[in-house]
Amino acid sequence: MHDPDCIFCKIIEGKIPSKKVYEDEQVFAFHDISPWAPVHFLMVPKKHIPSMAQATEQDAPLLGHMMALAPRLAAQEGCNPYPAGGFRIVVNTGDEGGQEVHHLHVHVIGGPRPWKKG
Ligand code: DGP
Repeated sequence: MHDPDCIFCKIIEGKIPSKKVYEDEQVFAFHDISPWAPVHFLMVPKKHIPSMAQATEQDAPLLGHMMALAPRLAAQEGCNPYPAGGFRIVVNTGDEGGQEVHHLHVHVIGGPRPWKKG
């Protein structure tokens, strides 16, 4: 269920400090340490799934839960309302997908432009 060598598992357990955005039984969300934009947080499943490539059909409710949380947490963190405001969701997957931390995570990025990336 968790990988003792994974930095995001350590963040979920509180062994590495983070700026928490949200937590429930299945999901932990925290500010990205290196933000690309005025709003940039990560949502991670508490279950250690290495990447989206390892997610299975059984994980569909969890992934749906995370997608449904995104707009609520984005608004909480200061993203302006749709349509003038908004946010971007990014799930880097695998080395060629730009994934650096191998615990599935959803970037939620928003706020007034310009942003550093994208
Ligand atoms: P990715 O390239 O999609 O694997 O993005 C990993 C993100 O994780 C990257 O934007 C920086 C962030 N990150 C890495 N280590 C830490 C950490 O220890 N704390 C926090 N808050 N974010 C981290």
